[in-house]
Amino acid sequence: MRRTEVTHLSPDTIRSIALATGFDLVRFGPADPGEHGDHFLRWLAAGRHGEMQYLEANQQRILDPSSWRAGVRSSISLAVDYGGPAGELPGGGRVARYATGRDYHRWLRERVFTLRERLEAAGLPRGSMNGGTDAVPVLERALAVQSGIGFLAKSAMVISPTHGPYLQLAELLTGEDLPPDAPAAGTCGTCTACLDACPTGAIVAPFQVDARRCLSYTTIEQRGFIAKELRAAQGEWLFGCDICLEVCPFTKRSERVDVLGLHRPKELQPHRVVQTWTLVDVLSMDEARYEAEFVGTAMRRATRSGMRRNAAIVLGNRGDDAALPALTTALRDPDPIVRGHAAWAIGRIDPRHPDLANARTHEVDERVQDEIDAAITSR
Ligand code: B12
Ligand code: SF4
Ligand code: SF4
Repeated sequence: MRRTEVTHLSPDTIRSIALATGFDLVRFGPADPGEHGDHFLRWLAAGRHGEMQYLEANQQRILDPSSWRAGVRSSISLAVDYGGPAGELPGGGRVARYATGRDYHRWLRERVFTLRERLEAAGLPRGSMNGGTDAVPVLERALAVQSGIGFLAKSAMVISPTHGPYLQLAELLTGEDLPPDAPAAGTCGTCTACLDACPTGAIVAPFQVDARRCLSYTTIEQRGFIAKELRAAQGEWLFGCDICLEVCPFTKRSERVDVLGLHRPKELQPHRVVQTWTLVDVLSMDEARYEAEFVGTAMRRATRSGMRRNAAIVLGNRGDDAALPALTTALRDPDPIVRGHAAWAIGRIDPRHPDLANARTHEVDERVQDEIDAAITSR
């Protein structure tokens, strides 16, 4: 039979090929976001996406996946359980679990493409599927919920009753008419632990996150200065935030929660930066070091300037005098974002530090001048 002829694989065959390709959960559902599309539009209209213009610009494609791949009918919804230990830098600073290993945008996307090739080799028509993870114009949570990967939780996370919330989602959209799986069992019930624990109040109501207040947004997506009122709440978080997952009672369901060190899949093992760098290393890194060392990590999304800004905030929150030499050096940095946040951090540790007043005399950037003035008057 020629490859171009349509061959319908049985759902069981598709599922077993996907499981053998390394996905922990494989479910089928509609390829469109259904009622979740309305929530998405309301969220955009309220401005909760902040600077993430790509969501606004892609809204038509997001609402209508057939504009991404004509004729799609079903979603093969996929998930990988990445539960495990938190990413802790030596000496302090935390990295959200999804970003501690190799960049999942690469390895998981490759896995989706491998699955597509295997399904094509087994008989699904070539070129009939589109897929990916995260950086795709689809509402991945909507597809996952409608396929029964998990239930939509009050934290807005999709939580699997068998694997918990630490799930990386991916999908292949196909023209096949696959029988939809049943919705996942489980609900949050009366629990409100994530709403209560969120340090910035970003979960403004059950199921609704205002990204502008979420540390995952401020430390990763936002460029420039982070609002002063959100900096103390950032606590130890250098990149992303896992608090609404950590407090969740479903977290213990992760199959990998106790799988540590070399026993973890290689792509989930902590990256060298997470294992060996300190916050001062991050604050002080030059472009060459950043390019050499951050390659292949999801942390690149924050940019070098953003990572150095984040490190300054965490150093300020830790209040450790030992960071002062690196922070005062950063007051002379060419990047005003780094200078401004270094001034804030020094103000938290030692507002009488003479380098603040010295820096004020030659600072030319008004935003940094304001930061220095606020740091000095925080005595
Ligand atoms: C933009 C984005 C963000 C933004 C905004 C998140 C948000 N909740 O609004 C920021 C940067 C803050 C973010 C943070 C995180 N993200 Co994110 N993010 C995305 C991205 C790229 C798009 C999501 C989107 O369109 N958001 C817009 C909102 C409206 O949609 P939503 O978040 O999907 O929310 C759904 C529900 O909440 C519901 N809904 C919304 N309003 C209402 C109101 C009512 C009344 C009801 C009933 C329902 C409802 O409808 C929405 C659609 O299903 C997706 C990848 C993708 N392509 O989908 C990853 C994704 C959602 N993120 C993911 C992860 C892992 C995270 C973090 C845990 C990362 C971290 N540790 O730092 C945090 C978690 C924060 C949180 N509690 O949501 C995973 C989620 C996996 C899962 N199990 O759910 C995804 C799917 C990436 C992936 N491929 O794995 N993220
Ligand atoms: S990731 Fe952190 S800041 Fe964002 S909603 Fe969850 S707990 Fe709040
Ligand atoms: S912490 Fe509680 S309310 Fe929040 S997602 Fe988990 S079960 Fe739901």
